[in-house]
Amino acid sequence: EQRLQIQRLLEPILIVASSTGTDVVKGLTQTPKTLPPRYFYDDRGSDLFEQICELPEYYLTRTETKILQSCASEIAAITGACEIVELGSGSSTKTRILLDAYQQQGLPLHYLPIDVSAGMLESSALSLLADYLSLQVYALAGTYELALSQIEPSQLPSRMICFIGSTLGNLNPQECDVFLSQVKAALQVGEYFLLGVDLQKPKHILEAAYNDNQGVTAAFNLNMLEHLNWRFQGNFDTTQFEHWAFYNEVEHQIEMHLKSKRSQTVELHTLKLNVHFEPGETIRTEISRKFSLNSIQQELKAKNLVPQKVWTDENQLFGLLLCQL
Ligand code: AVI
Repeated sequence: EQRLQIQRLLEPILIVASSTGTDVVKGLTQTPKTLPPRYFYDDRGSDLFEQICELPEYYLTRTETKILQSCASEIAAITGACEIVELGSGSSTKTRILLDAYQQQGLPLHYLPIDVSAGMLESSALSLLADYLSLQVYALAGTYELALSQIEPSQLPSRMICFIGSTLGNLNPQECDVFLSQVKAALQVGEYFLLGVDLQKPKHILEAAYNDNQGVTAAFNLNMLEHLNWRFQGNFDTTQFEHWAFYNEVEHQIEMHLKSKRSQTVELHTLKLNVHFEPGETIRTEISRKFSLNSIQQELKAKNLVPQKVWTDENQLFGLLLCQL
């Protein structure tokens, strides 16, 4: 029986992820230099991110988990039978809270995880299949844009696209606008969008969350260079860069950078690219925007994704919004 469950998952995995590196060339040849955060998530990067989620300073994951635990049955009651699409599913740990709630209400379990890490998709879907005997998984390995444009209409009466974990914050306002349009396009009128966002709060709490004592976030940031070395035959020396993260209070965003320790030139062979760094020059690898509940609700409403319910924790650290098209 176990084997059959494994087969059911493995066959439908569709690898749509590909990277030609044009985004890397663009980011590294502009001033200031940037790299797209999706290059964090090779298999090692995905593992490091899982470790970040457990760190004492990184309040985001455990706070969102608590909120989900308290409102999952309410979410299931509102949506009824629906296909759960999860963008950036990672290890699907928080998904279990939702699946439990749907299962308890006797609703069918259809789950479509979407993630750039095929390895992570496989292992987490296999473990879900072992624990939820009526679960059907159809996993898509790829970018959100590609995957969202490829999913077919839901086979259940409704669909809920979940974008939890504050990943919306990693998009700049313009990307955010495009992304919300893509979400909307993948929904029928009456269907749902569940969104988790990190909220604005004092600088010291935010900066501690991105500069943990154990150095896991630093390793996660530097691993992007190893990933580029592997993918594009590069020669980044990770000992010659350092992790730098701070809260930009004007833009309400954490910025993560990799700072060059000296003057150096790096080659990415398959991209035919040589990049020069001055001492102290940085590559911005990520922004992580922090929202106010008011502003995010306005943004969603402007896209006809109308918040039906908003939940937060007792300290208003994190917000979860259930919207309906
Ligand atoms: C995935 N994303 C929501 C994380 C964040 O907090 O912006 C990525 C991360 N970067 C450093 N720590 C965690």
